[in-house]
Amino acid sequence: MGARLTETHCPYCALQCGMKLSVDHRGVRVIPREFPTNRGALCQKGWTAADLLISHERLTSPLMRERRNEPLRPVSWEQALARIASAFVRIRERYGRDAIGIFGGGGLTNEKVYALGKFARAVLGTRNIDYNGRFCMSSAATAGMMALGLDRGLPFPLEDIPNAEVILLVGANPAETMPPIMQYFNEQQRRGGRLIVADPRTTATARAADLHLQLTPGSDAALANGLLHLVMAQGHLDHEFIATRTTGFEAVRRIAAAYWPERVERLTGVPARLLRKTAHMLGDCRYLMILTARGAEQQSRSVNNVLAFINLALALGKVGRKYCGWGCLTGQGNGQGGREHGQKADQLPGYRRLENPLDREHVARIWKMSPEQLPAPGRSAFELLDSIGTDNGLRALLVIGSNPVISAPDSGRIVRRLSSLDFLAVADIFLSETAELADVVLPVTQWAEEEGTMTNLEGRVIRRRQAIQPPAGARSDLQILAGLAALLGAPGVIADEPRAVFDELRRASAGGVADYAGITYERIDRQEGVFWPCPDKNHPGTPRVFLERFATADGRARFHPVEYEHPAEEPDDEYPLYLTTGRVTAHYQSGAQTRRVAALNASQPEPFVEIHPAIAHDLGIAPNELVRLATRRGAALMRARLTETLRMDTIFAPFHWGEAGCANLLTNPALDPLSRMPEFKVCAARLEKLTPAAVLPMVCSDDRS
Ligand SMILES: Nc1nc2c(c(=O)[nH]1)N[C@H]1C(S)=C(S)[C@@H](COP(=O)(O)OP(=O)(O)OC[C@H]3O[C@@H](n4cnc5c(=O)[nH]c(N)nc54)[C@H](O)[C@@H]3O)O[C@H]1N2
Ligand SMILES: Nc1nc2c(c(=O)[nH]1)N[C@H]1C(S)=C(S)[C@@H](COP(=O)(O)OP(=O)(O)OC[C@H]3O[C@@H](n4cnc5c(=O)[nH]c(N)nc54)[C@H](O)[C@@H]3O)O[C@H]1N2
Ligand code: SF4
Ligand SMILES: [Mo]
Repeated sequence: MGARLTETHCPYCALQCGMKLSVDHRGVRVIPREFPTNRGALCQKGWTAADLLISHERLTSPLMRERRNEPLRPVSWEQALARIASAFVRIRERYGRDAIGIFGGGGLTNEKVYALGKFARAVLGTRNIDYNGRFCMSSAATAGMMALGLDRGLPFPLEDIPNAEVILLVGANPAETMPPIMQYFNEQQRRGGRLIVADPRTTATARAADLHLQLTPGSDAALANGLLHLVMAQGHLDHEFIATRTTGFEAVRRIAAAYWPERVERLTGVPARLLRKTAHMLGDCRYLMILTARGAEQQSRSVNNVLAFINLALALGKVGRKYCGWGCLTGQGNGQGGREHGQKADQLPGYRRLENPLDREHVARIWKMSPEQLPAPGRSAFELLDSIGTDNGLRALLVIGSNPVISAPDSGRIVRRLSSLDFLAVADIFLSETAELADVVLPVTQWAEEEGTMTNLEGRVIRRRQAIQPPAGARSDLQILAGLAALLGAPGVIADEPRAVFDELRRASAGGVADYAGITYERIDRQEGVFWPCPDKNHPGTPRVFLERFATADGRARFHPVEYEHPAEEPDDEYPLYLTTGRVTAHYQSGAQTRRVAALNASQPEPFVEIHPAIAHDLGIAPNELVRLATRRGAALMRARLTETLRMDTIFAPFHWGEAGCANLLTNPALDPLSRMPEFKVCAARLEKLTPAAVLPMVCSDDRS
C-alpha cells in the first residue's frame, strides 16, 4: 500500500512552514512542500518534527497525586477531570472566582484560544486569564495599536519583502529563528537592496547584512531617535505624508532634535559615522521596511522602543504604502491568532476589548450571557503568576500550552510561587518542567493528531490538518475544556469539535478588529490561507493593510513622543556585564518539545553562555569550561563558549534548558508599564570561574535558587 499524504504545517514557529506528512507502515515522515511562506524549505526543527509524534516520552494517561511530595500516578480521565472540577469549585467557594487562573499559549490553535477565553469568562467567571504572548510580542502589539490602530504583525505578505530597497531589522535573528524566511532577504539583496541589522551580537543574520549596528543592549530607543535626528538633518522627511496621513509629529521632532549623533554614539555604542551612513540609506530609498523582533521588544521600555521605530518610518513616509511599512516578526506558531481571540487578560475574541461596552455586548450575546456577567480585565502573565501566595492572589491554576517554569523571568521565584498553589493542573504533550509540579497532568493530542486553524506571522489564517490517530489515552484541549465545563455546571458551553468552535469564533469576531467572519475551512483550503480582516464570504481577505487609511478613528497614524530611558538594571561593579538571552536554531522555546528530539539534542546538547574571549581571558575561563553566572535574582551553571561575535560588555545565553542551566534563573522581571513585558533582553550579570571543589556538588544538586 502507498503512503498516505497529508498537507499541513510545522508545529513550531510563526512561519508555519508548509509540509506534508507521509504515513505508511514504516511510520510518519516529513516532506517539505511548496507553500507561499517557506517555498519548499524547512529548518532543522521542521525536518525532525515527526519525532514528536513517536516519542516514547509522550504522555498517554492522566496523572495525579493526592498530596504534594507524593509521586504522580496514572488515573482515569474521569478521576482527573473530577479532581480538577472539585478543586475549582472548592477554591471558588472559599476565595472567590478570581482565585482561579488560566495560563495559555501562543502555540494553541485559534479554536483552543477562543475556547480557553470563553471557558475562563463564561464557565469559571474569572478575570484571571493570560498567556505567554505577554513574554513574546506584547510590546509590538501595544505599540502597533497605539500608532496604527491595528496589530497585525506584518502589514504585508512575505512575498513583498524582496521589493524593498532597504530593510532595517531590529533585534531580530531570523537566520536562526526562522531560517527559511532568509530566502526573501537574500532575494532582496540580490536585487540590489540593502539589509541593515541592529543587534548587540554578530549573529548569522548580522553576517548576512550590508550594515551591522552592534548596539548596547537596551539602547534601541536612542538608536531610533538618533536616526530620526539624522534623517531630519539630511532633509529626508516626507512632509506631505506627515501632513496628510499622521498626527503628532511636532512633539516627536522636538525630542529627536536632542539626539545628535555623538550623543547617540555614547548611548548606543554605534559609531556616529555608521549612524550617518544608515540614515542616508533609510532616507534615500523609495521602499523601506523596518521590522522589529524580540531584541527590541523584550525590555522594560519596549513599547517605547517600537514606537520610536514606527516614528522613524512614519517621518520618512514609509508606512501604509506599497512595499513599505513597520512590522513585527511574530514568533510562536499561532502567535498572531493567539493574541486575537481572548486568552489575553484584557481582551475578547476578534481583538475586542473587555473594557469597551459595545465589545462586551457583542460577545455576551454570542455567549448567551449578559454583559454584566463578563468579568473585568485581569492580571498580566507575570503578575498573575507572581500573585500566587499573596492576599487576593491565585489559589488554583490551569496551564495549557506553556512551560513557565523555564520560560518566565526570574524563574526561581516562579517555581516557588507555583509550588505554593493550592492546586495546579497542566495540560501538555510531555511531562514538562511545569507539569512536574502539578497535582493533575492531562495528556493532550498534538498538531498532526488534530484539526484547527493557525494565523501565521503574515496574518494568513491556515489549516492544521490531522494526519494520524492520537494515541489512546490522549484527549484534545477542546475535549478537556468541554468536559470540565460540563462538570462545572455549564454543559454545551464549550464545543469540543474544532469546526463548531471556529464557526462560533467567526461570529464572535465579526465586526471586530481581527474580523474572521468570512473565513471558512473550505476557503482556506482553496486559497492557501486567508488574510484577516475578512468580514464576509465574498471578501477576498486583506494581505496588505493601511494602504488607504490607518485603523485609527480618523484614519491617520499617530506619532508618539518617546525618550530613551535606561534599562531597569545596568552593569555596575558587582555585576559588570550585560546579560542578554535568546535562541539557537536547534531548540524551540522552553525546549519541552525539542529536547525530546534526538537529532536536535545532538546538535545542541546543553546550556551554554557566549563570552568574548577577552573577557574570558581576564577571568581565566577556558573554552568549554563550566562557569557560574550570577545576577540579583539567582545563579546558573553553563558551558562557556568563547566567541568574538559579542561586544566586550555583553554575554548571551539561550533559554532552552531547565534545572541549574536555566537562563531565566537570572533574568529581570522588570515590566514595561504598558504591555507588561519583562526585560528578558537586558540585565546585569557577573561571570565566575568555578573552583574544582565547587563544581561537583553544584552540578549534582537540584537547587534552583
Ligand atoms: N530556533 C528557534 N526559533 C524560534 C523560536 C525558538 O525558540 N527557537 N521561537 C520563536 C518565537 S516564540 C519567537 S518570539 C521568535 C524570536 O525571534 P528573534 O527575535 O529573532 O529571536 P531572539 O533570539 O529572542 O532575539 C533576537 C536578537 O535580539 C538580540 N538582542 C538582544 N538584546 C537586544 C537589544 O537590547 N536590542 C536589540 N536591538 N537586539 C537585542 C539578540 O542578540 C538576538 O540575536 O523566534 C521564533 N523562532
Ligand atoms: N530568557 C528568556 N525567556 C524567554 C524568552 C527569551 O527570549 N528569553 N522568550 C519568551 C518568548 S518570546 C516566548 S514565546 C516564551 C515561550 O515559552 P513557553 O510558553 O514555555 O513555550 P513552549 O516551550 O513553546 O511551551 C509550550 C508548552 O506547551 C506544550 N504544547 C505544545 N502544543 C500544545 C497544545 O496544543 N496543547 C497543549 N496543552 N500543550 C501544548 C509544549 O509541549 C510545551 O510544554 O518564552 C519567553 N521566555
Ligand atoms: S522555520 Fe519555523 S515553521 Fe519553518 S520549519 Fe523551522 S520551526 Fe518550523
Ligand atoms: Mo515568542
